[in-house]
Order: sequence, then C-alpha cells, then structure tokens
Amino acid sequence: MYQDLIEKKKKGLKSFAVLLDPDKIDDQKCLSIVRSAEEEGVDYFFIGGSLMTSGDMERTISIIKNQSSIPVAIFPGSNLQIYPNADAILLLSLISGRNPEYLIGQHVVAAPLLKRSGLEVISTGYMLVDCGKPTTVSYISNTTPIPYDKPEIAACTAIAGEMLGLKLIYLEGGSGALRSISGEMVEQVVQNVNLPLIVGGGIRDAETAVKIMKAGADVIVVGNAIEKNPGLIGKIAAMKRELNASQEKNH
Ligand code: 1GP
Repeated sequence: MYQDLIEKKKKGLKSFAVLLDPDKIDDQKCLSIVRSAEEEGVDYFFIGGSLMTSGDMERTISIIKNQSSIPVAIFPGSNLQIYPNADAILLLSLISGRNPEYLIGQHVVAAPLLKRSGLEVISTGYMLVDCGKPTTVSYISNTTPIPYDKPEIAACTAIAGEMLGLKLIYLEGGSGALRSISGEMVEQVVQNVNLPLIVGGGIRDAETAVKIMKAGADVIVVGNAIEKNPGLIGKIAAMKRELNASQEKNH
C-alpha cells in the first residue's frame, strides 16, 4: 500500500479513503458502502475508531475483503485494534502531542504482535489539529491539538516527523470536526516535507474534499459524512477522477 501511495504521489495523483468505524455501522450499511466504493473507484478503506464498544472490527474487515479488492488499512484507536485480516496498519505516533504513551508506549506493547501479524506496517506521524470542538482523540490521548491558525507549528512538527524517519504524515481534524483542516495548513506542510500527506476530519462535501486535494493532500479521508450519506462517495470520487484526469493530461 505504501508503494502505491508513493507511485501516485510521484504522478501527482490524488486518493480517496473511506473511513469505517465498526462501532457506527451495521453489516447492511457496511455492505452498501463497500459496493458503492467499489463501483466508484475508492482507493482505500481505513478501519478504526477511538473506542470499540459494540463493533467487531475483524468482522467488518472480513466483510470488506469478501466483497471488494480495495486495500484495507487499520487506522487504530489503540493497540487493541490489530487484526491480520487487513492489508496494512497505520502505526500512528501522535507527534502533535506530548503524551509518551501515544508517541512510543503503546507501540512497544504492540510491536511483537505487529511483527507476527504479517500486516504491512506504515509508520505515520499523526497530527491532531483543533478544528472547532474537543475531539474523542484529544480526550482519549490526553493531548493538546495544534491550534487551527498555526500552520507553521504543523509544518515544523511534520518536518520533525520526517527527520525522525516516519513514512507518512496524517493531519487530523478529528472525527465529526466542525470544520476541516485549513488549505493554508495543508499547503505549508506540503511545502516542507516530501512524505505522502493524508488529511481527514470534518470533510462533509465534495467541494471541501477538492479544496484540500488542490492544497496538496495526497489522500483525503471521509468517515462520518459517508455514514450519514453514502451518496457522497460518488460525488467525491467523481471530482477526484476529474482532478486526476487533468493531472495526467498535463503530465
Ligand atoms: C479521519 O477522523 C477522520 O481522519 C474522519 O473524520 O468522520 O469527520 O470524516 P470524519
């Protein structure tokens, strides 16, 4: 999956990831989202959530794997979310925070399981940004997000992450954020690091998704809005195809 991301980045092609939280969707909903994602050419499924109460992540992954060929990456809320039936896992180091547990602690506990799992492990600099309301991630991780209007802090954090050898940067507004990460923050991060950039949180319409892709994000992630309105998959996917087609024409 990482190699695929790098190849696309070299060509300037954008990707669209759908985030599924097993706690928030039933099998029927999962199936209908997977079918529409397959038809529309969604690039990745991300699976995870800050909490897992009634959800069964392993089952959600196997439903997706049985019905589609779209790669599935675990986007873990904790080290309890490791399932070898996925393709890859984003090993998140919460570099916007100063809680050692989420920088390295949980990783140490997870390391032997990850090694045995056969999952592709993609080390990810995870950066939480204040996008208008306290998020579950900041509560659970007990960390302070980067202020919305401080793109320079985001850029310096991403540079440090790249220098530490992380493979991806993930700018996170938090699930259900009131607004998405600003285009300005995306631009500053892109200007300062060469790593693939994923942006998610609070993206509710295709226009915002395109704005973030145009600002330089390689992958945009949408969760909540698709759970509420699966029709959004087609709209975002169509705009992504349009952007990628014009990029390929100009190349
Ligand atoms: C992925 O947490 C986000 O980075 C998903 O956010 O649910 O607001 O789309 P939404």
